[in-house]
Amino acid sequence: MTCPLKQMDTMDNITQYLTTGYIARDVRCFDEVASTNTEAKHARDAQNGALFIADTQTAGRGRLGRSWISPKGCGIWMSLLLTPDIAPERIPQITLVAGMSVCRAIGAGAMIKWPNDIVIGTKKVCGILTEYSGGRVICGIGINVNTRAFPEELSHIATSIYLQTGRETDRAALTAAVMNEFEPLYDRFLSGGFAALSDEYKARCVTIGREVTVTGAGEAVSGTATGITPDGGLVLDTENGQKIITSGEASVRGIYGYI
Ligand code: BTX
Repeated sequence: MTCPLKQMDTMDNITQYLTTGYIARDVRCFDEVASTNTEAKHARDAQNGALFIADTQTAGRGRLGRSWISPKGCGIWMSLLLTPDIAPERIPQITLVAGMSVCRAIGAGAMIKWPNDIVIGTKKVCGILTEYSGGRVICGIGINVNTRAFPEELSHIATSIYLQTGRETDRAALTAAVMNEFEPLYDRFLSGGFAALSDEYKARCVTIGREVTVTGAGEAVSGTATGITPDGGLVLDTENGQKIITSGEASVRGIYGYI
């Protein structure tokens, strides 16, 4: 996996692009960490809105114990520390808010694959892992920015902004753009609930209108995705009627080579 930019677009420049009040006003940059989520979790002195960024992660994490490859200098590997005063069942919705922010900031036709992937075309450009620990929420966001090539085993799933647009992106500017989008969306979410954002989420959701199979705790459920509920669930029309899916792995026909 190669990335010619290396450190040229240094992350130290983020602050100059920020328009936020409290999000990412404390930015902590690292050359290399195991996982920025772990780094954020252990930083007991950090406050609401602190952002942890690494140039590379040696043990980047996805969901369900999966790994997230985070090559040096190619992407944005970052974790936002949040201390919302909300009911625990609303915490997973922060993933959806983060996804909307990334989608808006990337542009380039980026869409959300419910619940936590951002895709361009049929491939994944970003993944989001939200964790809850000791009363603090850690929202980890990984964006493939200037990656030129992926390992063979990921080539049917993964893409980067560079591969999709043919243009290099300044990672500091894009990081700030995500944060600038996140703050007002997150404030609306805190005051009005996810319902205040669900229409826009639905409009940006590539899953809607497609055939989906969801696997998770119970039996697999298949159907056509028709909507997003006010609390971020996926509405599926199945042969046994309408079902609301609130968690699980959604395979979407036409995405990541699923036919
Ligand atoms: P996920 O479980 O939905 O996706 C993980 C799966 O995605 C892997 O099993 C692999 O198939 C594929 N994958 C791995 N690396 C990449 C990549 N770079 N691009 C595209 N596909 C990939 C998604 O989990 C959540 C990922 C969050 C990553 C951020 S980075 C900053 C923070 N720190 C940390 O350790 N994780 C988060």
